[in-house]
Amino acid sequence: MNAIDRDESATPSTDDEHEEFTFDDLSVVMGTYNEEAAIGTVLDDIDEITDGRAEVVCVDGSSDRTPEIAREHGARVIEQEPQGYGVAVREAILTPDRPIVVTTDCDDTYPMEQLPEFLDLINEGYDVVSGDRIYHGAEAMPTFNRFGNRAFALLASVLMLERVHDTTTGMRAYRRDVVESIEWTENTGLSAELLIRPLMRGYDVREHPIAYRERAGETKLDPIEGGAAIAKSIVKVCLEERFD
Ligand SMILES: Nc1nc2c(ncn2[C@@H]2O[C@H](COP(=O)(O)OP(=O)(O)OP(=O)(O)O)[C@@H](O)[C@H]2O)c(=O)[nH]1
Ligand SMILES: [Mg+2]
Repeated sequence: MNAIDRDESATPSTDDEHEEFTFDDLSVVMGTYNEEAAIGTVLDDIDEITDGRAEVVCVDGSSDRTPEIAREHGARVIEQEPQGYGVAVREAILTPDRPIVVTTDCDDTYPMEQLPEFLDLINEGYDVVSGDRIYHGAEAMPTFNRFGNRAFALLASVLMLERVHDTTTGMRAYRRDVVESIEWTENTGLSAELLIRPLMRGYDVREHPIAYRERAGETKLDPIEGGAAIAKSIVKVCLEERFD
């Protein structure tokens, strides 16, 4: 098995004409579903780190004050009936016009302070930069989830014949043409699909270690039902990419 690009020696070649992206080229997008406890902090962090230059898109299915708080913070809010993680996040990644799209969860688990590192890696020539929560141990993650996430990564690695460490992370940066050139089919398993399809199609994908914090507010994912759906998506997507 090959290791996924993870260090400087594996930097993809960039041409000299390569454009340098800034925060003005960045959209940070997320599904939001009753995230009143976290949304203010998440949007404040993005604003502070990017000097208010990144665009924020929330695809919202909440029945609480989440969308009002998002609008007060200057985010663009798209209302959508709650239909699951992937339905919301697919809409969120396909909405912006800016060249770089970053996904996050709206639960204060992901380190917005590492956004500059994601942008730098895209500027180095990567098509997808995937936040790897496992590298630093993810101690804030519930034990069952940590075990499950390691198992998903192992399953995907075996099926792809390429080692990946975190297939279910919610924080990634993508060049917009990557998200637009692939047809996305999964719902709960969309996060894994968003890593697997680009990787198996030969895009330059890099895992980048990130810190991970304890969640603010209630989880929206049932660990057993959600876990089964994710495992099924990983097998389906890997087989489709290999044989279709
Ligand atoms: N609009 C919308 N957003 C959703 C839906 N389901 C989940 N989300 C959002 O998608 C993100 C991921 O959901 P989480 O509950 O954090 O799922 P998770 O990260 O697997 O679980 P935790 O480890 O508990 O955080 C959060 O920002 C949710 O608010 C939905 O049906 N509609
Ligand atoms: Mg989450």
